[in-house]
Amino acid sequence: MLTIDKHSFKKAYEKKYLEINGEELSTGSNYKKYEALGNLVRDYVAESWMNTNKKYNSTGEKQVYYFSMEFLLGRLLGDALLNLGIRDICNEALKELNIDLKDLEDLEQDQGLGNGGLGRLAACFLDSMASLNIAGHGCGIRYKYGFFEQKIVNGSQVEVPDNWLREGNVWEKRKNDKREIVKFGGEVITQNINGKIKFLHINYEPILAVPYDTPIVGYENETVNTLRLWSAETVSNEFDFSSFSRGEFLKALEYKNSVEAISQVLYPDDTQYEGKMLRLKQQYFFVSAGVQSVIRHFKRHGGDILELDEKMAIHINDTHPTLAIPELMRILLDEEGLPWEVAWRITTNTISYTNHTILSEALEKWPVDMFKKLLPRIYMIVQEINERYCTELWNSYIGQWDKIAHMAILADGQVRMANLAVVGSHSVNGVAKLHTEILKKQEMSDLYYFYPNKFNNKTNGITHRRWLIKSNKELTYLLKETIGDSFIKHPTDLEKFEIFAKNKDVQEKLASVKRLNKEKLAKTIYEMKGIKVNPDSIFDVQIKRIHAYKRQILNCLRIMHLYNELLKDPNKDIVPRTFIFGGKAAPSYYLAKKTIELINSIADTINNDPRVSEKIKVVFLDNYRVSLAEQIIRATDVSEQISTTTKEASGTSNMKFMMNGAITIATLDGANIEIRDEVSDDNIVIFGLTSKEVLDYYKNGGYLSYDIYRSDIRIKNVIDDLMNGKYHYDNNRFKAIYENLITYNDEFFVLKDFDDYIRAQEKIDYLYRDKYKWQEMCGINIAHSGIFSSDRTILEYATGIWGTELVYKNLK
Ligand code: 26Q
Repeated sequence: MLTIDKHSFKKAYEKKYLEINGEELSTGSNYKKYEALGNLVRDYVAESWMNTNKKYNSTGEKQVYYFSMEFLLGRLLGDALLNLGIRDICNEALKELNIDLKDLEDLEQDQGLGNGGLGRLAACFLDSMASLNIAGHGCGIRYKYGFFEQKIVNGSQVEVPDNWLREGNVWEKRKNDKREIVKFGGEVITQNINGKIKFLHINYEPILAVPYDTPIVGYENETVNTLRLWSAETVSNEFDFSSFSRGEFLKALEYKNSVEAISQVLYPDDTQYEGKMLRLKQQYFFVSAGVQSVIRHFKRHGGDILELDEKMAIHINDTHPTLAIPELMRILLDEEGLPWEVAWRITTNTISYTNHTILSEALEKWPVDMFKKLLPRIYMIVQEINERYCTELWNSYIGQWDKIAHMAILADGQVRMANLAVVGSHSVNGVAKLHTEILKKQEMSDLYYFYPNKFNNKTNGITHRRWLIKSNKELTYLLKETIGDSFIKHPTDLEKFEIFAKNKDVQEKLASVKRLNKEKLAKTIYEMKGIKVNPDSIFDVQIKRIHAYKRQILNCLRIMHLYNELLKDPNKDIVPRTFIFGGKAAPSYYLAKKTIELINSIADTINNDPRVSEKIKVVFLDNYRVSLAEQIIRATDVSEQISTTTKEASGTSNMKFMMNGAITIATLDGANIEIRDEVSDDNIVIFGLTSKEVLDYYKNGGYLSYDIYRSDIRIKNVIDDLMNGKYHYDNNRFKAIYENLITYNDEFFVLKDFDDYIRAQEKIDYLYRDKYKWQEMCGINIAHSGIFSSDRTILEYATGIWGTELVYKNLK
């Protein structure tokens, strides 16, 4: 922990400001003040960063490298201040300078290099590894443009490039001396050198990979790990002036752009997988640079290549970095000259893989022609891996060609990344109990029966430092006041709060914390949307990517139904509710974009109808992102986790909400099941089909949405309302949604679950009326949320997969 007093901090800050800006603090803009503060904090981090690296190099402790195409970090200033233990001092020092820390924090651009859950999980894991003194680092791509910025224009999503680096990034450090070359295209020739066959990659196109390092500060433990993001550049940065004189300048410029395109933009997650060349380039680019750099580092510090798997672990976040397997093989075979069997043992022992999705249409497959052309040597290695593996399969499954074809890595002219990931790693994990069971028994059952020992579960988690301590100061204060502060280092100590959940005085306090957070959010909503919402209404929230399986449409239909009920009976006795939505649709995902339009049309209609304005309001918050999530979650009463059972691998916002004292309304999907097991049925509201029922429908059919439409008048009415101009003058605006539900038989069982969902929402209404009982439930949720800290998850990865020593120094 950094020891500095308010006075010295103030002096250091003024000095830093002057140094950077050459002017006095009082005259400067808030942005300059933010920048100076960021620089100062980075200086404070620098020494521990150096010491941590020195320690890792001298002790030779096992290093974990978390390879991910996405890291959704959000803002870093508040995080760094908290983890350095200087947040209060900084706050007070700035106050004396008439600066509000919050104003500066709000100026930081979110680092939004991720789509959603998978990217945010990677960020939470980095925080937990550093805070648990685990030598764990991130490896990814420094996208020039992060996930697009969402604007809502006339109710529709418009995508704007996220130029997050425009004003610079105080946290990153470019490392010119750590550059690597990544080779694309060309051919492979064989040479016989002293009777040994060597493979030579020739005529390739070299691309320069330049790393930018960001410090990952552990919580009050002086550990600072590294997130290394790679940027693509041409090998020679100088223009070839002879080409200029030959009039080929434009060509050279074009070439430069095509190289830089590799790290230009993050691909949005889509419903339908498409094998795009640029994405394959991105994957090999960062994986090759990453693997080369960790091996170079390992050898420079005297590592013996034969012990690589004892000294480092590479974890791949979904199949996106699977090329780490053949790339590591390439280095061990071609550069280190190891025999295949030895290289394979080291590779499989080094690599472990997490699966995050069971939507089979999302599985990555690359056309062989594209793959071979772009990565000729890697393709040869994949072929060899496939051949040896299929030989094993032949021996075990004699004559079962269909099964073998299904399990193969290369088949139907495609490279199947999930199969490669399972074959080339020693551990395969799902992200919640149900998800892992479905992987084992359904999605990957053949692979599971062939490699039963590789499969395991690691239920996701979230860092309670960002999602409770940093983002909900009032609740954190109340918790400290009642149960002390041991939960900060031992989040399961939140259990101590359970006995206070019954205490009326604590319940009052819990209610007023929530009320305060709701007032703040109401203010933000007013500023963003001009909508006045009532902080005494139930804040009912669904924030996540817009996707058919997450069923924002189910949420819409019940709001439409409630509106109908209120129109029928304006005196209907309900607790006023504010329905809040947020989330981005993939740019090419038509139905998701229509869903956003529907939410906005419902909002327009309802918010402008004076007959219901005291009772319900609907808000769609634009540009959902980490920093906005922090404001919304602490102010939420009801957490909507309503995916079609079996489809949501885990979910992580469900954990954030419960930790902030929201009540979950949920299907028994993903980690919702484990949340229910923790808090019991009395403290969560469950509805909908079970996984068994859903799987049975998918297997045997038997569901007809039209029958439900015909037989349930409430449903018929809201479905008809999609098409009768009630929500938009263009009757066809929501036709795609109508057709999805009726014509195409409602793949995600929205109509099937409607009735039970309404019942569950009525139960929420009933429960909320008993203010004390409600707060007791909230308190129980908080008390049981510690198990969902990513510290628990990371300890399970460390002991169960990576085999990293645990240094308990910080853990008392
Ligand atoms: C693939 C190909 C081309 C372009 C993009 C993609 C792509 C990108 C991102 C595919 C998938 C993703 C992200 C998936 C994801 O976020 N999955 C979520 O992971 C969370 C963390 O484990 C889970 O909690 C969620 O349930 C799961 O949906």
